[in-house]
Amino acid sequence: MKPHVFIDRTIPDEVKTYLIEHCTLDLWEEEDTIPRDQLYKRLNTADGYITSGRRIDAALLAEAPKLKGVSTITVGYNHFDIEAMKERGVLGTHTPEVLDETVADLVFSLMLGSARRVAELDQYIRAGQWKRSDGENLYGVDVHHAKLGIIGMGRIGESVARRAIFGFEMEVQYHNRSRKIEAEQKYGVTYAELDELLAHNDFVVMLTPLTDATKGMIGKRELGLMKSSAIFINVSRGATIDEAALIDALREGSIGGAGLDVFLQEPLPKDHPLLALPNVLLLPHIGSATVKTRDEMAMVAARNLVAVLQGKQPRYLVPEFAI
Ligand code: 8YV
Repeated sequence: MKPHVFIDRTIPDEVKTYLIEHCTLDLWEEEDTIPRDQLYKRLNTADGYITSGRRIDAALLAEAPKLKGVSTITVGYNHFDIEAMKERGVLGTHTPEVLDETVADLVFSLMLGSARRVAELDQYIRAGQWKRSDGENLYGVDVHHAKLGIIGMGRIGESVARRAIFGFEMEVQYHNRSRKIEAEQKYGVTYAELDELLAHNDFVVMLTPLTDATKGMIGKRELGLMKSSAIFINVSRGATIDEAALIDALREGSIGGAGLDVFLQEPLPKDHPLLALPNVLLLPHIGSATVKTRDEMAMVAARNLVAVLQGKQPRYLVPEFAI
């Protein structure tokens, strides 16, 4: 008998076709996130689950007695309670690599968009405020030849560094758990301690995964080290920074601006204080969101899960599950 798989979001037809060859499928294709009671009901008979961010914890696992694998269509897997999953013998897989270049493009969208105030000035025109040809009130800051600090030098960090160095002739520092000697030699990036990186650079890009070690890594003290003209970009997870401290820094002008793709609470509530700040560019967590990349991620996730359900080694098992 084919294993049974529940998927809590829409997936491309090609991925459905692939999955149907190997599994029976149950799909949630509504626009709204599946409510918890309905999710638990659907997981009751599932051997596998494909999601892109649902928290997998002991409470959920208790409702999914047959579950063998959870495949997330994301590279980040901070929504996996690894201990709870291990205890139940449920494996987790994710989708690294395939999204690296796409997320790096988004980092640059945020850098360029914040530096040249793209969204703000679009609003300025639409509001009928463009009354004379030019004025200092429209000026921004340069990205080319500026200094860039990357916190979290994984594959996406390297893709960002390559764009910065070869495309924009920027000077690039990075901070990471471990030195990346190969990247240093290949691209000419230099390692810096966190405080030095924060104080030195015009743009600081946060790319670390969210773990116990990186939670709240950038707080009031760290923001206080940045130049008053510097722009802070977060494309990791909202919880890697102290959002309240960032809002204070933006309000007080102790940093120049921010470009954010991730937040503590997503979707961002309508009355969120960030919405009232002109010096922040906001995006709705779309780091990997191009049609091509998302389609490829869904296929990678499907292949990962089928491998788990067939007792084979999946291409992208979350490292914590490796024996
Ligand atoms: C998001 C991401 O998944 O893969 C990740 O970890 O953060 C992104 O690809 C996506 O943008 C929305 O969930």
